[in-house]
Amino acid sequence: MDAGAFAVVALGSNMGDRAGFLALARERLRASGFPWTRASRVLETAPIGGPPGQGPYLNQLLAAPLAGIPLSPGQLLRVCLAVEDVAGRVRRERWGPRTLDVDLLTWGERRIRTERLVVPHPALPDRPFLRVLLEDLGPGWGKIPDPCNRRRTPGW
Ligand code: A4P
Ligand code: MG
Repeated sequence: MDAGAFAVVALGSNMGDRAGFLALARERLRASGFPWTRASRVLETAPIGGPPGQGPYLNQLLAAPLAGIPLSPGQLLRVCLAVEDVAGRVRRERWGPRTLDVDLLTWGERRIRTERLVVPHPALPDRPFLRVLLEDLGPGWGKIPDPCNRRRTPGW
């Protein structure tokens, strides 16, 4: 199956017990009813954007086949935000350090642009490590999708 048949979420943590927060996110996302059948490696990455002096991130991607998925993209976003809350995330500043960030990276080849949800995630072209991790999920996955729905530049 190719990337067009999967939803992909990105996990990131650069505060506290980073590996523990990723494990918590995996556990909660599995409990959400999505069949997360593929996982990338956990990669340590230098922070991109945000205030100086932040620690490095641990990042990981999970993928679930869209066939039989029980939720809409908007509902999955709500699950992602709820998982961040369980990790005690406090939103202070954009791109600031965080215990846990759970973003919806792609939903098959769908392009979504609402007030609350932009997919593919606009940061995709600006974070080369995301393409590395996409390749972990499947050969050729790092090539898609094209970032034609950026909201702001540079980055997001
Ligand atoms: N939102 C819209 N589209 C999406 C989507 N596809 N996935 C909205 C998730 N959320 C989406 O997010 C703010 C709002 O974005 C959400 O309420 C949702 O309605 P937030 O998580 O509260 O804010 P944020 O994370 O501080 O800002 P933003 O713009 O989401 O930042 P990013 O892109 O999440 O970047 N460097 C490394 N090395 N690794 C990282 O993981 N992450 C960030 C955060 C910065 N630098 C990083 C990393
Ligand atoms: Mg986010």
